[in-house]
Amino acid sequence: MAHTERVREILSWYGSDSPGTRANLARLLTHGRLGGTGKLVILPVDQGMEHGPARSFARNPAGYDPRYHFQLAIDSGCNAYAAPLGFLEAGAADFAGEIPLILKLNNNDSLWKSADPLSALTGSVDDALRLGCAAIGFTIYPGSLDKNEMFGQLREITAEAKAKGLAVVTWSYPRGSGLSKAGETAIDVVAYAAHLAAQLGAHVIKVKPPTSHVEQDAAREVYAAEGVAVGTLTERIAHVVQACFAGRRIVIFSGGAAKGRDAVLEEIGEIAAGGGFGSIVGRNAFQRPRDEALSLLGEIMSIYETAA
Ligand code: FBP
Repeated sequence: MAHTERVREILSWYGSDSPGTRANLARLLTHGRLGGTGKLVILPVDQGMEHGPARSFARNPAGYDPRYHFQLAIDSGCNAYAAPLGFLEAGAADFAGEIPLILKLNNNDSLWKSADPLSALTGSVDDALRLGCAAIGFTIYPGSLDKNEMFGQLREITAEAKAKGLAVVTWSYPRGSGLSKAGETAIDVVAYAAHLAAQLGAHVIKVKPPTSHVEQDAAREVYAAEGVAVGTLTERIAHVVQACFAGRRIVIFSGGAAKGRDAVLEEIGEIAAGGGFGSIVGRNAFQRPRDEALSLLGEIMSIYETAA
């Protein structure tokens, strides 16, 4: 797909980046059914590593096979497929050039539970280049005691990825002893986490859809004083997008645990209405039987197409 005006406009927000990085960003923005619209739907399959194989794949056992996810991302018309090293190595050669890939360079498994999670480095920028990826993915946990270590790791990896012409996708998931459980998805915290990712140099920022809970008293006062509307999900999405450089960074939202079709589509409708750039939908896609997953992803893409 040729570059559209919208793709050119989005690329213009990343003026400090090399031609290589901008070309890879363009690969994400021009591939798949939403290619050219400025919207993205990405399939992420790191849950085997993050949550364990049975919790991830027992519902739809076809998903134990890494090739299944490449094919699902391709057949559904996703913009990209994101996964850790093992899953990408298991299919990158067979599907070379068929869909932009994002190598998740750090991951947190669930066998050791800590109030302050710190993901392990599980891949490298050179792995991403070797596998033909368009981008690297990296998770930070703002709110964790170890956040500064994660920010430092991301700083180094981002510098290397940019120097080698890759794009950077940052999963910014507030989590840790600095926050209450409700605070992990609180609107003030999610907007702050998204902004942190933008400040750390991310090209694409990924956060969870925020709730109307406000975690920090100081933020609550400002929201009240300035009349910042955060009552509906649409308003909260708009607030998060604004927090990312007034909409001049690509912000996408995660799908969450598997839920009913109507609930998924309702949420996507609000993300689109709030100006969200798209979704990264894992469990709600690969835990459904393939036909259902294809039809749901198609409906999600239709919502973003209409909003574009
Ligand atoms: P889902 O759509 O399945 O939530 O996938 C998005 C994602 O960011 C994955 O990349 C990641 O493994 C998962 O969510 C993290 O979920 P949780 O925060 O529940 O561990």
